[in-house]
Amino acid sequence: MKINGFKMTTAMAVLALGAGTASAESWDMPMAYAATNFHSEMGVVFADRVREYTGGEIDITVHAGGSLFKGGEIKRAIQTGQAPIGERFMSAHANEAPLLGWDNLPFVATSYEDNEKLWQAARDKVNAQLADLNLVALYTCPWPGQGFYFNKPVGSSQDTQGVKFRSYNTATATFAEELGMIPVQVEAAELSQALATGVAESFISSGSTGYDRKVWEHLTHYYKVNAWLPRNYVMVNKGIWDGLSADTQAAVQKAADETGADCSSKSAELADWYFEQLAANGMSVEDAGPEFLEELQAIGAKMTADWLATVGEDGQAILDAYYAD
Ligand code: PCA
Repeated sequence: MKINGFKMTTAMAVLALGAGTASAESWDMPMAYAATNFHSEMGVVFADRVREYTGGEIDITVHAGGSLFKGGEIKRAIQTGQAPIGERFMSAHANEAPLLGWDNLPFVATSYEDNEKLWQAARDKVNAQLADLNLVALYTCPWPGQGFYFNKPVGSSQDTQGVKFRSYNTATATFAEELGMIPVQVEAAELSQALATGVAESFISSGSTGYDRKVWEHLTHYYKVNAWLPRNYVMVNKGIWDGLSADTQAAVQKAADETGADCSSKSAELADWYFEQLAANGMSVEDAGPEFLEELQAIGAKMTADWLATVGEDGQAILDAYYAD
C-alpha cells in the first residue's frame, strides 16, 4: 500500500516535470539509520532547507531507520525511481562498484580533516561512478572513526578466532576473516537483535552506532582503533535530477552543501560524546593494544593494496591526489 502510494507520487512528479509545470513535488526520502542519529536528523534539516530554498516546490518527507526501504534496498529503489531520493552508507555499494570503497581504506585517513581531503581527492571519480549507476550524490557525511566492539578483552588476533562478527560491507567481512572471525552482514537497524540472539558477538563501527543500538546491553569492550571514517550519502535518481530546472537544482544543491557541512561538524562534535556514553553505560572504552593494532595495520595495508588492484587507475589517482596535497 505504502509503496503503491509512493510510486504514484513519483510518477506524478515525472508527469509534472514532463509538462514543464512548476507544481509542487512530494519526495519520500528513505534513510537507513536510527531517526535519532545525527545523519537522520540532518536529513530532516536538509528537507526543511529544500522546502525553503525551492519555495515549497519540493517537499521531502524523511523515513528514517530503514522504515520505507531497508538499508540494503535503498540504492536500488532510487536507481529504479521507486524513490526519488534517499540516503545510504557509500561503501556498502563497493561490492557492485569497488571505487565506492574509497572511504573504507584502513588507516589512510583517520581524522575529519584527512577524511575531507580524501573526499575532495575522490569526489569527481565517485560522482562519475554514481552517474553510471543513474545516481547523483547531493551531499556526503562522515561517521566518526571506526573501532571494534567485543564481549571480552581482546589483545590480539589470538582472542578473535572463531568470534561471530557483524559486518556492514565486504571490506569489513574481509577484515574479520583476516582476524579469524566469522562475518555475517547485518543492517545497523537490526544490530541489537543480532547481538541479543547471538548471531553476532562483535562488530566494527563508530561510537555512534554502539550508542544508537545500546550495545552495552550485550557487549563489554570498545577499542578505539579509528581505522577509517566512512561516509553516508544522500543520492537522487539522475533522471529525476536532470529533469529539474537549473534554478531548482541550484536551490537543492545549496541546501545539500550547507547540510553536508553541518553534518560533518556534528559528527566531529559528537565523536567523543558517544565514547562517554558507552563508558557511562559500563563499557570499557580504550585504545587497542600495540600487538592488536600492529596486526590491524598489517591487514589494513593488504586491504588497501587489494582495493587498488581491483579499482585500478582511478583508485591510484585518488590516493596520489590525496597524498600529493
Ligand atoms: N555506523 C554504521 C556504519 C558506520 C557506522 O559508524 C553501521 O555500523 O552500520
